[in-house]
Amino acid sequence: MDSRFRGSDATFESVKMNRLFLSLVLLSSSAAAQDLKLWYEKPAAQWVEALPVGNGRLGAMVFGGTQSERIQLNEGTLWAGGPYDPSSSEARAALPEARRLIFAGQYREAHELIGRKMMAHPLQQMQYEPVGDLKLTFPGHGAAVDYRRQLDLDTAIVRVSYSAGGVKFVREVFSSPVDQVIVIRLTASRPGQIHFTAAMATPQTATIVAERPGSLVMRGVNGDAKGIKGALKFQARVRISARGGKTTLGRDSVSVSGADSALLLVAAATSYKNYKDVSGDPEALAQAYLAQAGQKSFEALRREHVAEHQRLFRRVTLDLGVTGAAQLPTEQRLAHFAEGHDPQLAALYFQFGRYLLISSSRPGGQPATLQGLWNESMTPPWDSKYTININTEMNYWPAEPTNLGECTEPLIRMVTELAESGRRTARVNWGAGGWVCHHNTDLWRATAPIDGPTWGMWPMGGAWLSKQLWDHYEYGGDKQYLATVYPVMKGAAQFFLDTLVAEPRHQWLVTCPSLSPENTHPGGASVCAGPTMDMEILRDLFDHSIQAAEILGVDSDFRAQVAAARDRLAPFQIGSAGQLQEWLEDWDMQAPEIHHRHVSHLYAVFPSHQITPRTPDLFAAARKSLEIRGDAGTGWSLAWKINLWARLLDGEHAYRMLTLLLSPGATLPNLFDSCPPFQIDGNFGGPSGITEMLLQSHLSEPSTRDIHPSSIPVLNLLPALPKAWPAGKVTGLRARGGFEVGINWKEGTLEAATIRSTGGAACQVRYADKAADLHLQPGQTVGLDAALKQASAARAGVTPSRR
Ligand code: FUC
Repeated sequence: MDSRFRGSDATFESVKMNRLFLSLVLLSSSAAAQDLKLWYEKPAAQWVEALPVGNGRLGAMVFGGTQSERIQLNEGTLWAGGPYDPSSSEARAALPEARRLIFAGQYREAHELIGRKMMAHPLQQMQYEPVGDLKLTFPGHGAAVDYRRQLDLDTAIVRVSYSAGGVKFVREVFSSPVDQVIVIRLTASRPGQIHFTAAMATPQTATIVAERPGSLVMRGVNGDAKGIKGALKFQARVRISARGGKTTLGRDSVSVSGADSALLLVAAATSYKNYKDVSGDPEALAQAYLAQAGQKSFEALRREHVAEHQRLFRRVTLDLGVTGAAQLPTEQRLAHFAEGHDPQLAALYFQFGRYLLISSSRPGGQPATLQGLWNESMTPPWDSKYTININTEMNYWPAEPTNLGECTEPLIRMVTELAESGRRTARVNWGAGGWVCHHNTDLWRATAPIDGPTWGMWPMGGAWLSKQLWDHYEYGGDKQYLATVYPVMKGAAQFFLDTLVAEPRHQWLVTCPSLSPENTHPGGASVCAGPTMDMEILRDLFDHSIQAAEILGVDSDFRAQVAAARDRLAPFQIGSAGQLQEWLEDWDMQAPEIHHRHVSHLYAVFPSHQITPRTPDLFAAARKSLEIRGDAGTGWSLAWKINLWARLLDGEHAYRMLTLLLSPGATLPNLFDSCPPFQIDGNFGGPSGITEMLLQSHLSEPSTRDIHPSSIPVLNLLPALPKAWPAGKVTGLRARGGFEVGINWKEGTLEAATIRSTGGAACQVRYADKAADLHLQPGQTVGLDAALKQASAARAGVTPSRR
């Protein structure tokens, strides 16, 4: 029996479904009434206790001291060095010999040759640098009581409050994306009680002076690095306006005494215009930001900041239940999360990740680095740049599914620029067309292999980043956008058409030289031919390029060439331990680091979906590989494994990985992820994993109707729900194909769901072994209530094993 529901153009159909109870429900846009605050009873004693604010360009870490406040400042374009070209003409000449050695199994010799001839000049890239600190001293506030320091994720405001000498003081700090300034407001419960001195400090080469009527001005230049001259000028300005009292200027400080309140506006800018042009005027920019913001009242600055933040932040709510543990200060909750009594901490962590992405990656700015926007050091770990053999990609995993598609703009723009700078590296280093980027890049869009052969000889970074371009299209469905990024995807694919070589044994097409990120194989080196991850990335790149060209109706010859190459890529192989092989050879069990942090060959499970329950042998082999690798890992490695276990439909194991990530070893007191040391990728990979536990949309099914396109996305509800979250509610998650999804569950079972079309016309909704097709008008919301729970699993072709 074919039962069918129609209601204001929505149809929901499922074969042999007994009864359907459908109601049209509007998705609520308001945030769940829950406490989304990180809070502490003491000032930050170290940087990783301070709380981050950011508007995608201007970042600050707020320490919240009573007698002495430190607000550490960053500007997204203040990096070391200047425009440079690291390509190396010697590399191309060495390429045939490097390949010969690798195919002859002489890996150490290949490693040595590559190290000598094929690496970038300089061997390392430029680092992200801090602006410096704003320091506020409050005489007599040493003996403060009733202290509280908090970051409210819903308003994006840090608030510090305490009492000293019988007066209550409140400090609020935010970085406004509307007015492009950091706003600091100081108030007291009694008039005339605000006394402080403001000064600045910096590790940069800079001058700091006080200017009339009440400003601090830092003028500086960025650092040289690795033989590349610093080419940037920068400026930071603080304008201090007090209500009442007296403002006096020192040489390099401003003091306020006896005021009722004070407002400090911080502007900063550099001369960076783009990766080739550093002719900007930081003084004019900083002055202009201050002039605009200075016309507004604190209330207006705050209101507009909060509204713009909430426009993005409130799109998604997540309620996993609240217990008494939520009353504790944040670092105490972290210490006890593994005990299982604090589901709200997981929700807080999820929303903290969304907060960090909104704060570190807004249209017009730079992409989130290894440390997002926040770095205090002139020589940060791994230069706080873009490591693109996992870390930068992970930063953007939650962007589309947690409804922050706009936040990918800086990344997409960076990839578009890499497609220009990487053209030169493709030609000079590899003698190839198209473009290439190896395992790292920086502000100057450097693309050549760095650090040494073990890490750098990996030509896949640009290809992996190109996946994000396609993902943005898959979620948003914007063909005009696709037309703008298609040339980038095409150029990435072209490079491999020109550089893939046939390996001698099977004539499979492989990358060479390359490596499985940072993992040494039993041949005593990491360099090799055709590691599994490369083949997986290329299958995606080639498929997406072909699909994009088809959608745009262009390049039929090129499509055919790409399809022919795709068919000849080395296939997946299952090794002697039943594992998915990481390399062309069955080396996995002999590799020196069997528990290596990278799980590169499992790219096919997540973020890609080449291995799913529809490929049962490979699915089992991937699971075996993950078991062999073990649970331990760096922060980002734990986060990757949450996503992998969710895709393997094992909610308990995914949750176990989350408890390892949300523990003091992998998460710092301010909830920053720790590699160690602090590295932000886990803060994004973790929330992505939580999303994958609640909703997956990577599969598709042929449509039962004559529609275009003929396959429809499968929205799998609660595919990896752990026992630790028996009841909950999520709203506003996005699914591929143009849908927003809300889900309620109780006693571990689906209660209700809402599907809203944001452009998608048809999808299949699944829950456990039940499935039903939906047809929607754009903008329409359909509530499924109990329908899916009651549906039998009889849609043609649906079996539990194909979930
Ligand atoms: C990769 C990882 C390291 C670290 C670095 C920034 O090289 O293997 O663990 O995350 O990136």
